[in-house]
Amino acid sequence: QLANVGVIGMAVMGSNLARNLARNGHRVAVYNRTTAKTDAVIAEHGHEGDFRPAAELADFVASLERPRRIIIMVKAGAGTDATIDSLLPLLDEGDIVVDGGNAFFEDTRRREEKLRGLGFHFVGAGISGGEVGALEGPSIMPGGSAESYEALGPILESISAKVDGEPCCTYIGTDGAGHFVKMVHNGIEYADMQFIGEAYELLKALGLSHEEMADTFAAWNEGDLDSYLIEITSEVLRKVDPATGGPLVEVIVDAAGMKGTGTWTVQSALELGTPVNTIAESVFARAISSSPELRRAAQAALHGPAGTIGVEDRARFLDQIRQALWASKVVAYAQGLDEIRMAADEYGWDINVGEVAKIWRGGCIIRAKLLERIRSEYAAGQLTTLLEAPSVAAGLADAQDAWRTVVAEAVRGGVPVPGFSAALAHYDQARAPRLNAALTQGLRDYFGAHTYRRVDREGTFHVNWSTDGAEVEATDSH
Ligand code: NBP
Repeated sequence: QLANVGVIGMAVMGSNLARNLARNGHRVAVYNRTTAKTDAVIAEHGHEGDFRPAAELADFVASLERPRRIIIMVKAGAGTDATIDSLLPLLDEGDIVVDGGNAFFEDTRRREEKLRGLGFHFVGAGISGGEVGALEGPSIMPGGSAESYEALGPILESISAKVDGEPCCTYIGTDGAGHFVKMVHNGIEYADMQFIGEAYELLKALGLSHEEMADTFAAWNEGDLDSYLIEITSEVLRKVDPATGGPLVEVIVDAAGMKGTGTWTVQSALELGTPVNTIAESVFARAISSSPELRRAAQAALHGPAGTIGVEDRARFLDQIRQALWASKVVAYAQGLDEIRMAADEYGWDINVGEVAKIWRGGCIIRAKLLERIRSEYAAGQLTTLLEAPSVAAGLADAQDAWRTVVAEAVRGGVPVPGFSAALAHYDQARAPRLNAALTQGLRDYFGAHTYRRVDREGTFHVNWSTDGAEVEATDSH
């Protein structure tokens, strides 16, 4: 009997995914450009299931039943293109090629179009959960033809994480839809981590010990904030550095790295014209952390409050930080889902946003109790934005006094909270009956004759600012 699925790429992600497939009863063909890596995986894990290792790509392809289901897990970019190119002459019509790497969705659109033209299916599958997720059950976001999902979906669902018995894998939409959704997942992850970082700085500003901070996050993890990232925050804060005997986090260099998915999320949002200020602030927060020269110059020149906060009722303020964290998190999820909705309109993807929330409930890095509420709110009715969902709007209304207090105290104490304040600004901008954009339009008309519309009548208008000051109806040429 031929293999029913194949994996190319035996680095950490591909080998763990292949093991997950084999453990779930699949007959798994495996191949890696460098054969020694395949051999090592089989030597160590071959007993876990039915593996069919191949040293040559042609043998790998020949060992698969048709239509072939081939999952590529190699280094994103040139590695993926090289692998696809070497596969093409070996494929038959209807074969399904899956890219499980972290591809930029525009690359996936390009590759899908090319392979579709050649009679093959190309699926861009976002896979989240890191190496442990790949082995034990990731969240999987596949995009491609609906037809390919019929042949591929059951296999991917069998290896995905499960929540309440439901797989954390669903068909997302055509071409780049899956990789787009994975990209936004990562953008939200940036915001989630930025908010957690701000809460940590606030706890520090209050004078809590690291043990107390860890306890605080652990307690928060019992309530509405229940999530993987809050859970591991408590573990990281509790970790003692053997060399110094102090908290590990205080000897880690405060320069955050990034691999680009947060930046992509913001770039795409800029192109779509959809506001994701929480994610943008999170990317910029990492950028400033990794700008040693700027920080050195500013530290020498700038003065301000020392970053401590004194409050009369510490327990009360701790709870207010919890509420600010929750409310900010809701705004970030709302912005990410809004971006997905905007992209679906732009690229013609029929994305079910509630289903996206559903498959993020398990396996992925941003898994959180909040996602169950988001899923049920989207299931209950059509939403333009998550912020209008009844239970969400009510929760934000309850939290907002605390949220404003925390931002105000942080600003007074010189504790930077770009994420919390961006989220709050979005909340206030989105609900405002009038925005300062009216003045912006006036200014644009003054210096560039860019025209404006009026609230009280149809048409486009311009003021002759430099001559008689009269308002005139603008012509199309403006
Ligand atoms: P890497 O991203 O480290 O890539 C190593 C693999 O790519 C090896 O199998 C290597 O083969 C192969 N490869 C390269 Br490099 N260039 C190639 C080429 N030109 N032709 C064929 N094969 C080539 O592996 P990874 O960390 O397992 O990640 C795999 C994918 O999964 C990436 O796209 C990554 O972004 C994505 N991902 C990673 C995570 C994570 O937590 N690490 C999570 C989610 C997604 P060789 O052995 O012959 O050099």
